[in-house]
Amino acid sequence: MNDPLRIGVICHPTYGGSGVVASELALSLAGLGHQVHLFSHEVPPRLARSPGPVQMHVAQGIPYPLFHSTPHDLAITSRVLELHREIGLDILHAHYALPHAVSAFLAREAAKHDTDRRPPKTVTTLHGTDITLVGNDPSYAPLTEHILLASDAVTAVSEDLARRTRENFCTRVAPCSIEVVPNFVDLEEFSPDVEANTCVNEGGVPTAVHVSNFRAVKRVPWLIEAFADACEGIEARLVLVGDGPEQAACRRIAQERGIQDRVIFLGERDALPALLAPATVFCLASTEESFGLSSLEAMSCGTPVVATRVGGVCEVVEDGKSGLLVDVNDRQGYAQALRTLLTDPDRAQQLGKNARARAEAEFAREKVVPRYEALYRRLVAQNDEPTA
Ligand code: GMT
Repeated sequence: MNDPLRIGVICHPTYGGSGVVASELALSLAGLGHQVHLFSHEVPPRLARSPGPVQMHVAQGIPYPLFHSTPHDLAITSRVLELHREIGLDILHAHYALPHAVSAFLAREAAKHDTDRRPPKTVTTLHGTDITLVGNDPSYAPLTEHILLASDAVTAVSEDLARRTRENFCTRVAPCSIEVVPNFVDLEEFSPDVEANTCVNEGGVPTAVHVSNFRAVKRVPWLIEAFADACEGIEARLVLVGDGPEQAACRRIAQERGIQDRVIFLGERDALPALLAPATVFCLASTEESFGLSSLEAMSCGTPVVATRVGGVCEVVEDGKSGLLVDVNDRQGYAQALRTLLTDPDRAQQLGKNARARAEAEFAREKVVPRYEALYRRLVAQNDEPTA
C-alpha cells in the first residue's frame, strides 16, 4: 500500500443512513491501514458495536445560558483543528452538508494560518435531505451553495441526487463538479445465511419488514394503510424497526385498521441482518429517498424490496427484477405489489436472489471504498502540483 493517509470523518451520530455510511467507511478505511479519526457529538451506533481501530472523538461543547442549544458543530470544528495541529490530517471528509461541511471548511481555513502544516483537503458527501429538504431552505441555501463550491471535492450517493444538486445550486455560479459514489454494503455481514430473528416469519407467516427513523419523509403511516389493504384475507405480518416522530401516529392507524396484532413495533435495533434475511419482503414508502440504504442492506440479505419510485431508489432496486417499484401516490398499486410478494413465495425468492446478485455486482464494500480512497489520493497529490 502507498503511505497511509490521516483521515478525519465528521458525521451525525443518530440512527440514519448518513451516520451508518460514514461509520462503515471509517471502519473500512482503517481496515485498509489508514489512520482514521471520527468526529461527532455522540458515538454513532454502527461504530459503537464494532471493535475496528477507528479513533472516536466525541465533541459536545458546553451549554451556556446565551445559547438556545449547545453548538456541537463549533466544538467539533475546534476538536478537528486541535487534532490537525497535533498530527496533520490529510483529508477531512464531511458527511451531510449541514453543518459538517461548514465545520470542515472552517477547520481548513483556520489551518491555512499555520505555517508548519498543509491544511487538510475537504470532501463533502451529500446524502439527500441535506440538499432536498434542509440545505435548499432559504434560511440555509446561500451557505449550502458556498460550501459546495468551497469543498475540495463533492460526492453524491446517487446520480439523481447529483442532478438535483446541480439543478438547485449550480445555476448562479460555475457548474459544481460532483462525483457519484454510491453507498455500499458488507456482503458478509448482510448475508442471506445469517441466523434469523424468530419474530420475523414466526410460524412461517409471510412478513414484510421496514426499517427507518419514522420521519414524515418515510411515510410509515401510509405504509401501514397500504399493508392493511394488502393483507386482507391472508395471513401476513409487518415488522417495523426504528423509532421517530411518527411512531405514535403509526400505532393509532394500526389500531384503527384493526391490524394491531399483525404490526410489530420493535423500536431501534442493531441486529439488522437477523431481521432482514428471513423477511419475505422489505418495504419502503418514502416520498423522497436519495438512495435507500436499508433497501440495499435487505437486498444483500437476499430479500426483495417493494418501494416507491423516487429519487435514487431506482438506481438501487431494478423494477421487476430485484423488487417492485410503485408510483409515489399509488397506494392501491403499492398494496398490490406487497400482496403479490407476500402470497407468491417463488416470485419473492427469485427476486430475492436477483437482489443479492445486484448487491454483489454493484454495491460491495470492496468495490466502492477504493473509489473514495482514489479520490483522497488525487486530492493529496494536488499538494505536489506546481502552482501556475
Ligand atoms: O437525508 C436524510 O433523510 C438523512 C439521511 C440519513 O442520515 O439517514 O438519509 C439519506 O442518506 C442515506 C445514506 O446515504 C440514504 O440512503 C437515504 O436515502 C437518504 N434519505 C433521503 O434522501 C430521504
